Amino acid sequence: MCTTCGCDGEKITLKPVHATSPETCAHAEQRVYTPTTTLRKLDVGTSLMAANRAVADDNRDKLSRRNILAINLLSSPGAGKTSLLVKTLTDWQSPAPRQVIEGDQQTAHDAERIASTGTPALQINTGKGCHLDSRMIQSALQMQPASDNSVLFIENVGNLVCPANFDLGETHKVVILSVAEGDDKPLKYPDAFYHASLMIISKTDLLNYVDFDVGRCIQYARSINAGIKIIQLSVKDGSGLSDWHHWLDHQLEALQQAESTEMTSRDG
Ligand SMILES: Nc1nc2c(ncn2[C@@H]2O[C@H](COP(=O)(O)OP(=O)(O)OP(=O)(O)O)[C@@H](O)[C@H]2O)c(=O)[nH]1
Ligand SMILES: [Mg+2]
Repeated sequence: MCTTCGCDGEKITLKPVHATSPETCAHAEQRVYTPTTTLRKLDVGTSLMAANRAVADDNRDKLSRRNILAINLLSSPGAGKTSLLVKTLTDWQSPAPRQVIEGDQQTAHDAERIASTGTPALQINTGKGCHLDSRMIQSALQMQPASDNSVLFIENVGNLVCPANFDLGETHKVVILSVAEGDDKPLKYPDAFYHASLMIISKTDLLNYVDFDVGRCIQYARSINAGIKIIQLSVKDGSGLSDWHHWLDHQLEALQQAESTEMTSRDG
């Protein structure tokens, strides 16, 4: 049993999914937040997280040396991660090649949705596991290598708790919260919001039908992570998608700038 979250990580399978795959679907109070992970079995927990971090650092090093922007999407089940990815892969005007790693306990449904856009997709099934870890990403990248100067989207297992604490070596974590889930989630599940560079408030087309106070949600999120960027969008009506595209463009530019600065310092 995983000491952090209760999953055991057994029976993990990785499967590249192609568009032409013969397989088909079967189918406020304000407060200061300090991130803490309370582990009773301290030795085991420490080594588990340390081992994950070591591989994550290696992933990050390899990705950044090849100028690959890696975005790790976290959310509860059904907040709209795959829908946003599918829309992004078809609508985002960027010359950068993309590929996707999908994490779910079971099925290849999401990788099949991604592959239908013509984008390389690899499905990781975690079995009883409730999060991706850095070793899974390392294996996935060996099976489906990413090209230089590209964007790697990683859709984590739908879960707002455990994925937050497992560094994959990504450039940024992005947390998605749909308006149907309630505006207090940043306070109830703070780790995901603390570690994310960006919070996406999704399904804004439903705002008239649910009690979701956007201002309060933003206030809660900033009480956990003062620097978090926020984008509101709807895949259904298209509002806010250009903000998301601009954010991605900006991250690619930042990566390229960091690379050229490093090259200059190496050469000089
Ligand atoms: N109204 C509305 N529905 C949406 C929007 N985005 C996604 N959905 C719906 O929300 C449901 C879940 O969407 P997914 O994209 O599968 O969510 P997910 O986060 O990938 O789900 P898991 O991978 O199972 O965690 C689907 O029925 C989508 O059609 C949106 O912007 N507005
Ligand atoms: Mg999904």
